[in-house]
Amino acid sequence: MERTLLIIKPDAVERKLIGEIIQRVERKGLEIKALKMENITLEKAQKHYEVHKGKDFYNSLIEFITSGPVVLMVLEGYNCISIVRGMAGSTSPINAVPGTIRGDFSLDTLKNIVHTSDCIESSEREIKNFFKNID
Ligand code: FUP
Repeated sequence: MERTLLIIKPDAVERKLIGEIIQRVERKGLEIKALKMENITLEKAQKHYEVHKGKDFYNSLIEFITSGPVVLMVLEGYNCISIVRGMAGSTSPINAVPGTIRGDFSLDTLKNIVHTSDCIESSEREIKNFFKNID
């Protein structure tokens, strides 16, 4: 069964949106295989965002994701990578439509509430980075 990593980012935790986002995941019918809250270390943040290294927003991205606690979840379900990306909405706040998580809660490209894996290879790599003991 397909899996994806969903991160509730520091802006959403600070804004008390954890429950709202988990509720959407549960209502959709996705299975939560693992869930934890933690402060992402610099090392793990760099590994997670290695594809963005060298881009102009990279330093702000690392600074932001390590700026406070996040909630990390491994979700499981048929086609869940695409489904959860659809629920998250577009990266750009101009394109993130109402009804999506970003469309409903963010006006910012950086502080955009959630991360979700973009393909199977990324999801496997990302899940391994944060969850060591998942089968
Ligand atoms: P997404 O898959 O929608 O999370 O977006 P990307 O993988 O393209 O980007 C990862 C993160 O980098 C985004 F969540 C926010 C940040 N970002 C910027 O700050 N500026 C940009 O122009 C693009 C991305």
